[in-house]
Amino acid sequence: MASHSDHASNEIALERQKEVLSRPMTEARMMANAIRALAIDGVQKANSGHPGMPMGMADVATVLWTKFMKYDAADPHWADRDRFILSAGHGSMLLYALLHLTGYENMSIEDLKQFRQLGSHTAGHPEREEHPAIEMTTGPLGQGISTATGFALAERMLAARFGKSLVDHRTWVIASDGDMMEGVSHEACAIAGHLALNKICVLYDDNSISIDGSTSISMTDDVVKRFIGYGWAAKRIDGHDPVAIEEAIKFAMRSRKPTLIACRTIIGFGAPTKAGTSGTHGSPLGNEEAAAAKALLGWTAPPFVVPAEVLTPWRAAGARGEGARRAWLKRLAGSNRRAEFDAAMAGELPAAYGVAMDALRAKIAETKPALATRVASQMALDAIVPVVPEMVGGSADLTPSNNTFVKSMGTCLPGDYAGRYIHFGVREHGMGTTLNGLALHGGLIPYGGTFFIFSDYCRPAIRLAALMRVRSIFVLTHDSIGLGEDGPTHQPVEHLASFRAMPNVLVLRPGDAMETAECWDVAVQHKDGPVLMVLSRQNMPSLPRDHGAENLSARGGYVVIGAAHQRKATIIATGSEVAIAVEAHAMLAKEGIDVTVSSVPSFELFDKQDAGYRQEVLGEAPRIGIEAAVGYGWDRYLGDNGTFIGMHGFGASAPYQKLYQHFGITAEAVVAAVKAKL
Ligand SMILES: Cc1ncc(C[n+]2csc(CCOP(=O)(O)OP(=O)(O)O)c2C)c(N)n1
Ligand SMILES: [Mg+2]
Repeated sequence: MASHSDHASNEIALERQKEVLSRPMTEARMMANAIRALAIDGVQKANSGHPGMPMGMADVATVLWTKFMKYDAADPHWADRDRFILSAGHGSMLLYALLHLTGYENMSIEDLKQFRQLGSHTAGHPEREEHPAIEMTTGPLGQGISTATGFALAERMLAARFGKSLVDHRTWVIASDGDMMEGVSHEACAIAGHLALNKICVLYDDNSISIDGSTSISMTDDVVKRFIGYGWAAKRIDGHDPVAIEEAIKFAMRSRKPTLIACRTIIGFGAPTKAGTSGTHGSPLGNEEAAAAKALLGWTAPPFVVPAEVLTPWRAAGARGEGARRAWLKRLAGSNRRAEFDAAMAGELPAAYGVAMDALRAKIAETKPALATRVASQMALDAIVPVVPEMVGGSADLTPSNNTFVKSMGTCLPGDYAGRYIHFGVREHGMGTTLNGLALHGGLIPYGGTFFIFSDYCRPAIRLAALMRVRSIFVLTHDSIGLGEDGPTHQPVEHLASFRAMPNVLVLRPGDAMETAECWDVAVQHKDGPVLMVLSRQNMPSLPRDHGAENLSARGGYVVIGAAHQRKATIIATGSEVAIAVEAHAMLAKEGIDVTVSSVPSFELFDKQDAGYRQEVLGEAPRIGIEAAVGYGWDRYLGDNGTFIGMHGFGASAPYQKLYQHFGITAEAVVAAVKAKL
């Protein structure tokens, strides 16, 4: 689409493009042109994709990857490498071209020819699991730049723990106008500024173009001033001048604050008629414009061919970091912290963990405390966090409510990253992206708290964590109408169902202190996806279950009280509603009605059990499900003959006991439902 404002920016851009192209040709420009040519070819061949951004940012990326970034293409897993995040993920060909040119394995010219095809490593947007040098999946604008806060914070925290000789690297981001417009960038960049994460550098593709045309139609904020307001250093440069780019990157590397460099670029640089327009953003240039662009750039090689005189310096750049990597390996080999460092980076739990978890279980089995699960969660964290130095946590300004702070953690402060507790402020989304970055970096097991209702405010980060299979733990308290007086704005009803519908997410809703300890045990051992700990505000009794050594919650569901003789019904519940099921069991028993009570703290884990076990927990008799939430998704357990007792709309403001009565989520209702089935 070409808007009116687009035409104006097109004219200005073409003038400026002429001026830039009149500058003497340098090796740096020729190397950047290789990126442009590959981006043009990849998108042409796929007949789909985004050539404009790679063409515009090629000069910036070339300077960064040939002169400053610390990496060795021979080892994408090097723990002390700089991290590079392409936040504007639509410009994926920029990253693929860089990985190919610098000589990474599994990014051959054939891979580039497979751009956007099924099963390739070169998906439409960079997908973390497709290549080890893709640090994270990007595409939803705002996520990359905001996850960078977590990467950079991880580096600082690990440097505080292991010292500069093992941990000393930077986080580089290429971000676009869309990244800047997305709200999450405000949250996460404010956190980075507050914490003075000076080793982040954002190279902002300041091309004044987005899909609808010139950004002047929607964006008047002064991005440089905005970042200075966050406590960043920021400056503007000509994004096509290698000398200016070099100077700016040096400035960033000296800075004691995080740095934003607004790089004035021309989207689709080199395209003779379309440069500077949104027309180059997300469509192939077309054969004619593509050929003319190459001619204008002085690029004579056939499609997908990079001449030796350009490839050789690129490959040399890709091997630039070899010496630094070998020196680092030597330091690691000689370090008395080596085993600890390797275990942390591998995400392994220390031996002391098992001991602490056993002791916690024993204590709960003995004392059978009646606690809100958020308080039981505090108890679990008090036991685990001191013996797992990888665990870092925080809350989005709800620390006393989420019960997420453990005294021995200390607080993470600007310039002092030895503390393990992070005050994220009222920034749920920024917390989510930061948790993801902490986890993606490696070496840390992060958790963060907010009310379950405000999972809505960090849902895009949870979804990306799920897609990337990242180990971020979300502590989500006040999980139902059970929070009471704060009312329906604060009472989640659809959230359990919606997260159960999200692939790769583990939802855990424990029903007493023992289940809470067990769920934490599952959470910290779960390496391949985010975990949601869904916890109550209100107290609940200890369940009359088997308190032996087996982690019953790890099965997802289990029988709390079996029927004495012949099961007439199975009452299935989660979280705070298991206690209601237990109460109903007692009432029914008095009347000689024999039922089983099953607790299902995790649908995902339960669904993985074998059919025989699931059958034992669910039973053949009619089933009654109880959950203080909407019933969506319960059908698979309740079947056609089951009854669901829960919410059918939003909640209300009142003391929670009144609300359970009002909405009919009571033991009496369960008893009536069972009797109706007899
Ligand atoms: C959260 C989100 N919303 C919308 C989109 C769709 N989208 C892709 S790129 C883009 C904007 C393009 O402008 P800009 O970020 O400046 O990139 P440029 O065109 O300069 O490469 C949009 C709206 C997206 N990828 N993510
Ligand atoms: Mg733009």
